[in-house]
Amino acid sequence: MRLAIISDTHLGFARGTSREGDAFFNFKQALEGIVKQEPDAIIFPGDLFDHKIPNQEVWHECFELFGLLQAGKNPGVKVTHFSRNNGSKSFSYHGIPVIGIAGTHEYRSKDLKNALQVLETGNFLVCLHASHALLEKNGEKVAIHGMSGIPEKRALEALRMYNPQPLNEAHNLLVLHQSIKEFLPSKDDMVATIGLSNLPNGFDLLVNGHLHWTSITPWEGKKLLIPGSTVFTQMKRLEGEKQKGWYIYDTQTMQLEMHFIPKQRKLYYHCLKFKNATPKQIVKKCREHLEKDLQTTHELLPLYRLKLKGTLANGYTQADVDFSKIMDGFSDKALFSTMKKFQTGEFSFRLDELRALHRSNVSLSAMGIDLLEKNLAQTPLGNRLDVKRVFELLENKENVEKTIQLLQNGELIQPETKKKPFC
Ligand SMILES: [Mn+2]
Repeated sequence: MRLAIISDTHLGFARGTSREGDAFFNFKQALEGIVKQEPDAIIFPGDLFDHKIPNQEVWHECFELFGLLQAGKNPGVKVTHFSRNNGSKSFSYHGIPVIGIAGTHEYRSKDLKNALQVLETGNFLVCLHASHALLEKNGEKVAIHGMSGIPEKRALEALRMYNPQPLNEAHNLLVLHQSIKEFLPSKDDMVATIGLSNLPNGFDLLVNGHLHWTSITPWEGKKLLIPGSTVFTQMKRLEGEKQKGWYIYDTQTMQLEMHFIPKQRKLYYHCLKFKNATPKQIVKKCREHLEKDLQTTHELLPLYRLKLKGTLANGYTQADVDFSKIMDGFSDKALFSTMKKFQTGEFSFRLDELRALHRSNVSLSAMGIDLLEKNLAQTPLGNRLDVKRVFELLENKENVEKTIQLLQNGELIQPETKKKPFC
């Protein structure tokens, strides 16, 4: 059989913004391509919708898209859903059958119905949850096993409890919608509990939704396919490296073939690191990238992600890096998403100083005097304030008022600079 695999379409994403049509437009193009391929079924590993309770307009879009599939060529595949309690139900579909799981965006507790279960009740698809669908055609059997997405913390335990078993004499796929440790930088259990070694054996193809950048990973002689999303939602670096699309999987040859969505936005992603840079230098560097990337016109406005990191020259703060200056003249050439995360030069300098002082075992008050002196040296006050005297005075609480008075009278400023204004 030939199975189309498409994931994370996020219908309803970015509604009310300039990108509100993206999810629908991309999914529509993908489905038009899939219909042309005349597959035997569509496998959907979750996040059909962006919200767990889609609004009426999004449902409307969803039914419009399912209409494309219902008008597609019926492959004559017999589809039976074997649910967890061993009951079975045959799926009578129109056009091309869809076998899916709910994603994390559709997740609702077991007492409530998720959006894919609603679609199953309406006979639009089969929604698997710790269950499998058997596809039969001309003597060939393909079993699609699936576990709908659940909160990561409980995912490994749930997968172990589910303990899916491949069926004999069938080609077996396992479909999940979870984070997988090896694909993520964080090792936090709230982010991922499942690693590659936890994936069950015996399946001919493993398919996982949730991660939005596509990849094929060889695993135990088989493959783990992550189809990726059809729409950019978070604009991550990895997503920018490959175009969005969907796959055709041939159960006989076990070949996977990627098809790209014909008209899609391009993502430019730059993470630029600076060292003691002035805002002017930063603006210049960023504009060089913009000029290079955006000199040609794009059919669809591209997405542009600028992430700025590093340290700023002394005397500057993040607020001095003005994105409007960077984008001046380009604001109609791309949809920008920007982020700046600078450590100011002064701040990192202070931290380094603190570490050095800590190592040298000086007393707390000596450390304070030293830090204050160094910080004051960078202000217009320079080294004119008698820091030691201020500290000595403040050691006794009763002297606070007196110290303030002395400061106001300028008596704690070194005599030779007393007359100069210091701000
Ligand atoms: Mn998703």
